[in-house]
Amino acid sequence: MNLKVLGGSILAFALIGVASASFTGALRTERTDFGAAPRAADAVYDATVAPASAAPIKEFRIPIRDAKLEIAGGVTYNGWSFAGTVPGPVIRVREGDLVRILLVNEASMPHSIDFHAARIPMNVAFRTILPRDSLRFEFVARDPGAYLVHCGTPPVLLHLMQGMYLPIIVDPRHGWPGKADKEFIIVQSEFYVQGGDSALPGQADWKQALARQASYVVFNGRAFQYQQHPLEVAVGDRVRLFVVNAGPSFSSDFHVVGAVFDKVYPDGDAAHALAHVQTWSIPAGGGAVFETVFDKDGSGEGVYAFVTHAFADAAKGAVGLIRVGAPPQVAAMTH
Ligand SMILES: [Cu+2]
Repeated sequence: MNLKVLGGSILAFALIGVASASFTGALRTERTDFGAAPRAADAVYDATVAPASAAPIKEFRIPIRDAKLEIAGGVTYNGWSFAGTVPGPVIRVREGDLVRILLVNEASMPHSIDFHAARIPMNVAFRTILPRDSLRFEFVARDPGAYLVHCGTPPVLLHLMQGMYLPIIVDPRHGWPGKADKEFIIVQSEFYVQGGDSALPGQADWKQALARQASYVVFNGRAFQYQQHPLEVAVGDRVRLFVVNAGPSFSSDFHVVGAVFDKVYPDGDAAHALAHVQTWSIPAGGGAVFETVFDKDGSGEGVYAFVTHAFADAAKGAVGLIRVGAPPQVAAMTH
């Protein structure tokens, strides 16, 4: 595929698979259409992340869609989304990659997209587009880290609490220092809801949002989903967690019960790791990269909770489990 195709039609994207790489001499472009094989909105959000490809040009078609979500057990919500899920799909690129975005508004309201990983004029790339409109822009991912991407259409608070966010990981040019055996993405966010626990889906509660009285605080879009479906790692694994806080309004005081972070990369700067960290706070609109090892001499086989240590928020859903190895039972959990 050559560069001419990049200026082609939306249809060209639709005909291509979910992700495909093509080669023209030294030029390599990977194209991903997040609309081609959407994840089910009611499934457990898959927190595992695959490595970024070597393609130096990465294109993403991102459809904006209204979505009926399940934000807690038995609680549905009429949300807005990127590609049908909340959070939207993970984008992963490498420092120095050229990132090309095709945003397509398939929803019923005006929306936009704001990449925190991009250095770009907001009036050009982040402008609001009408239903059935589309927008193309590109940027070079110059700054490694774990970043928030979100709709920036006013009122931003409403578009965020409706579910319009996704994470982008920018790997350092030469990779993260040291190898990880497992990598996961965790996006914290809040929902402010009227109803939702009856037959009718819940709706946004603007007054509660302004008062910062969240109904649910969640990891990857649903309260407590990783209590029922823990993240699974093996004994001895070094685990890297990319944690992004979509807010809209709360910090995430990220902590793993029973573990200490060997490294925390605040905002993902690989050159400046903190060592031996118990809890690290991620502001709304921020991200950080965490590493810990579940080795047999320390945090070995067993069950570990990941939480925001602001426990009023954890009690509203921001708790998940990491299962290391095959512990005999999960009983008498205290978190
Ligand atoms: Cu929006």
